[in-house]
Amino acid sequence: MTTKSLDAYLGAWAGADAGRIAVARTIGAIAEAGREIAYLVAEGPLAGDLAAAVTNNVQGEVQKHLDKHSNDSLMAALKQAPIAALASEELDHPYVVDPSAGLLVALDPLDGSSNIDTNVSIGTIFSIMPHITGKNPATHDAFLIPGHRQLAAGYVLYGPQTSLILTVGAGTVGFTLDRRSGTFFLTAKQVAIKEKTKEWAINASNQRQWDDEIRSYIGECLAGTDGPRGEDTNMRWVGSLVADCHRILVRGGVFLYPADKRKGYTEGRLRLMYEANPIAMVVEQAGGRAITGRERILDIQPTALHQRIPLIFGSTTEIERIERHYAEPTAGEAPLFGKRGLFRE
Ligand code: AFP
Repeated sequence: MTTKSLDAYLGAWAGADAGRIAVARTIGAIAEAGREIAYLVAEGPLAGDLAAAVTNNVQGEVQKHLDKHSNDSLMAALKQAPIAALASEELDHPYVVDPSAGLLVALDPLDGSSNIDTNVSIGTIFSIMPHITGKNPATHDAFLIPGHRQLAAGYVLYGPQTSLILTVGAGTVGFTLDRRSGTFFLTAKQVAIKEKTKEWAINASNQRQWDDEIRSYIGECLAGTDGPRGEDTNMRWVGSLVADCHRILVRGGVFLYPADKRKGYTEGRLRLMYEANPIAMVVEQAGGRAITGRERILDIQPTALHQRIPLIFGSTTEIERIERHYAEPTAGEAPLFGKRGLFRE
């Protein structure tokens, strides 16, 4: 049995529908750039110092060689795509391609930059949205569309395998790059996140910075059989959103990057338009959920192109637990640990 290629999958989905054909061509362009980035990432130090600082981006963060290269590669590919403009973590403002086109793309060209020189999986995250007629695509305002209006979303994961995870609103599917032929082949026809899990992912070094609800939830996870969960749990934290997300798609789990008290983190670390929204669409289409703690990510009305947002996503039973902690603060009153959880001030 031949395995379906990305092009064949997109062709079958798009058919003769002009709007879908435009989305399919845009995904194809992103996959083309993803293939090129994957080959470069796989060279590692043989390609020079990919983690070398180049400049600072709009976030005021160090932009590394591979960040810039990835952005340039994606821009070159997307200039041939039927899009009005693209926005990127690496660009202050949108880059206009064809103002008359019907699509917008928001990108995190290279997520996980701090892992480039440690050979840890990193990735490209993308969101494809409608270009609302009458909105100037050169403006930030044109991009301020709630995540539930995305037409497609996904990521390319540069790991031991190069995976392309995609949703066009008909479930979440996975492709794997055959490096010999350069073709992405369909290898996961229907990704489904397990409803239950014992595995959670958070940067625990920030514990004293979290709000009480998150501390209480994590306290329950840490309490294991001694606490209200009545079962021991496990923790993972890659420090690369796409890698943590991929694990959750494959075996379940919950990821938390909540708001915290540090300067610049009061709305969390991750960006709404090109990290939280695309991940949330992929996760929901795979049967999981994605919230800020209090509301659904995909319902949020963006107010700024590069705005940050608290991001919690994964197995539905854990999302419901976390929502209970926010809805009923006493929900975290574990007999042994109370609201402060295991950690002592
Ligand atoms: P970098 O791109 O700076 O490595 O940030 C990666 C990231 O945005 C996301 O991929 C991780 O989940 C998160 O940051 C890790 O943040 P901490 O370093 O604060 O744990």
